Amino acid sequence: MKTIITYGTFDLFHIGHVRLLKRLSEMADKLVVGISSDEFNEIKGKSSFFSYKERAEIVASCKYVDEVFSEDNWEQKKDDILKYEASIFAIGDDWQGEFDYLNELCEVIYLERTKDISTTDIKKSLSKLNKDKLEEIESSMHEIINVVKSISPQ
Ligand code: C2G
Repeated sequence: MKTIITYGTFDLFHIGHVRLLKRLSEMADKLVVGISSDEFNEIKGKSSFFSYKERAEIVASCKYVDEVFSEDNWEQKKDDILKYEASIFAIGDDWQGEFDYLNELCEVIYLERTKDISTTDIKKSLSKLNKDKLEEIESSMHEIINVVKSISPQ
């Protein structure tokens, strides 16, 4: 039984995450995923939209994933690799070289990220949508006020 292990925040679960997990699942018999806890997200400088519990449930529901666990710190990877008897650690190449120290325990692989999508971009698009919508509502309100003013008796 060959196990592969990876880690991430996996907020606003999107196609980039799905494609990575799919590729990882094709490299081994079992895929275990460390989901960054809310507290560890703060250490990573990330604030996620969904809580750890929700993100863990979403990733666990993905057909490519066999098990999820909490990622609480930078130092736990070696213990996790031993605990899950992982023969491969893999992660997106935005981390290229960062986890080479794990190769004393298992194979370390960096996979190309899916282009043109990220949780950050999704958040930016949503907040822009919000802003545009608010401006649209505001200008409609001004039009209504002007119409009311024009028909109300002086
Ligand atoms: N990913 C990807 N393509 C994207 C976006 C993300 O392949 N367009 C990959 C990342 O490279 C990572 C995984 O999906 O392998 C999860 O991405 P994040 O949730 O951003 O994870 P990150 O914050 O990088 O956490 O200890 C390791 C960290 O916890 C990794």
